[in-house]
Amino acid sequence: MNRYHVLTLFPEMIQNGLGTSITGRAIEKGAIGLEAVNIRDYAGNRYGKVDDYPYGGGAGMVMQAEPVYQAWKAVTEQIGRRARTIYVTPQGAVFTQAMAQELAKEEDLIFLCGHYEGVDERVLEEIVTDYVSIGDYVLTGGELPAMVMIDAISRMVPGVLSNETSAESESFQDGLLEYPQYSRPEEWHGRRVPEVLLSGHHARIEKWRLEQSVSRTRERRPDLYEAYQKEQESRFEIRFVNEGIRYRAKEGQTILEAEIAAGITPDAPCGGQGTCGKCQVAANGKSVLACQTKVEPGMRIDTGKKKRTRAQILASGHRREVPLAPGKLPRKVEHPLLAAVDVGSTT
Ligand code: 9D3
Repeated sequence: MNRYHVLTLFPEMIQNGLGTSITGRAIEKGAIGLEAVNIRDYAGNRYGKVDDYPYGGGAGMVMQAEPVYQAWKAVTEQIGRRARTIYVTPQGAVFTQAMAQELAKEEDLIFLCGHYEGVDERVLEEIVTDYVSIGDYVLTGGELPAMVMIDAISRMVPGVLSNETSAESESFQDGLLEYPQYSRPEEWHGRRVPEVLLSGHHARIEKWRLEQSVSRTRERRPDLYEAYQKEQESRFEIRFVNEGIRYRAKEGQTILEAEIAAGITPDAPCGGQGTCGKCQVAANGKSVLACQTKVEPGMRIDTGKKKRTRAQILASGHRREVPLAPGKLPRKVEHPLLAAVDVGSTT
């Protein structure tokens, strides 16, 4: 459960925006909590005035320190401790998927939305822990940025997305853009669905999708493509001999991580902590624990696996069943360290 507290002059904007669709359902289900606090309620005067002229002159008005402080203090007392407080501002660090993942770990998050020319600096110094922007363009207020951030953060929280949709960073997996998608009919406006997708040949489909992801990234996001190329160059080949799989491993990766990324379901009930001993493999003929051993160029790995049909993958608290045949595994594994536990076998 994640609780978001938004300090704003337009609470209904936040409630309406996030009360709809997926985030709205998550709030109803109790997977996340949302509170929009009207700073004007803490004005301390009967007109609800919260702004004044800037010292030193200049255009516009400045949001005064005391109403912002009182609103923040009320929320902080209700939480029972100082929570991370994000001031959404064009002068902040640009919000990323990595930040969303990081912030999703917090129990409570307070967002402060500015209006007018800004907020009195002194209250920011006392309450703000993070300054965050959503990009280099000028908006009329901080409410939409706060909503954007809360949307991105909340979809990383377990139970917010449906079971079929997994909380991975779709557009940025492997640093590549997603491949194109097609649905019925097979022909529309004279345009046919690419033949390979109708072939049922799983391996060819995967290859085609990867090629599409790469070319699409090169055309639309040359910045991401360059980073992807750099990353690929630092990779080297290893082989899983009994599965007959070649895999381009990353420097620093453990054998267990490489197994998962290559679509092999490893036996590692302890989740890679090195305590269960079940992930033992032969690496270049030497018996090692896959979770404790780094990959090396040209490494030959024998996982020595017996035939099993199903396994459970426990990934960051999510439980789902996956077939063990490598070709039928989900293409993407969203968590590098997950434990596969065999079902119905002796342990
Ligand atoms: C016109 C006023 N500007 C003076 C040069 C300062 C200014 C204050 C407040 C500009 C925009 C805003 C309102 N925007 C936000 O509060 C905001 C924002 C944004 O405008 N772009 C990207 N990310 C963010 S996060 C908050």
